[in-house]
Amino acid sequence: VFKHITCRNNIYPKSAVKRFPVPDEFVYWSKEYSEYAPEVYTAPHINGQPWADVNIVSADSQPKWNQIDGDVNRVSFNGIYKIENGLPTNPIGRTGLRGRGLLGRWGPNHAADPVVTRWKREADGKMSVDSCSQKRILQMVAIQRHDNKMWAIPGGMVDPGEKVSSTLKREFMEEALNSLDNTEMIETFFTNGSEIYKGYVDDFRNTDNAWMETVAYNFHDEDGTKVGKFSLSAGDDAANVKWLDINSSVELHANHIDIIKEVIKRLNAHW
Ligand code: RP5
Ligand code: MG
Ligand code: MG
Repeated sequence: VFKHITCRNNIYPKSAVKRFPVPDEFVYWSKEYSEYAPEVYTAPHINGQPWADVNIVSADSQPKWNQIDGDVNRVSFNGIYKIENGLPTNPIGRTGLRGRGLLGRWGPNHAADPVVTRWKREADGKMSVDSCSQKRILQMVAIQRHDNKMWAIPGGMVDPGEKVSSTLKREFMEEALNSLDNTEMIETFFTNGSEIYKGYVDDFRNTDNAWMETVAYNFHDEDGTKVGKFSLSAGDDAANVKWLDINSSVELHANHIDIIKEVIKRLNAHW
């Protein structure tokens, strides 16, 4: 069964806070770990942000855990999460840190990930085929993140009250396209997606009390005449953007590669 890796045994991003060591066998809460004494850390700049929860969750002002709470979705894709000492508990297990770290919400922090793909082509327009597998090579729009310099799906947080379908398109436009042309074609392109994943993300910002979850959709440009023909341009959230050839040696942020593997399977592409 799945165990998170990137949110364990390292220094918490943008801080000097060391996570309490969590060896593989102590990830699940069901396993007794009596020495476990992680620090509590919430990045100071989170406090008072309109997109963040209040810092102290008091007994009389409890958010509606495991429910839709006004405009905020506090439901986890991983089932009912436990509340301990008034705070949500990571559904996978220990991360070596309490508090919210860099995340705005206690409990699930919902994101959306648009996986925009096309087939790799030669200069003459013919599709490239891998000489070994004899399968077509899939390319995805990848951005390089500012925070950890890793290549990633151009995803982002679902705003309060926002529909996931809007987030998928908005984040793609903000991070990878930066263009206001062809709006109608882009609009249509983003109505034709297929859901490939929803659930927990092994993100390096996760803590024992706050974690990332996502809904990932594939938007595939089969003949390369739609979004596939655009030149990309990195937005504010991205250091770089490119059409990335996908194969088994590609490394991506968090567990994004697991999401991409599913797209590879569905489109029967080279891996
Ligand atoms: C990831 O963080 C999610 O899968 C999504 O790609 C992203 C959302 O956070 P930001 O890009 O807004 O930091 O783990
Ligand atoms: Mg963004
Ligand atoms: Mg983003």
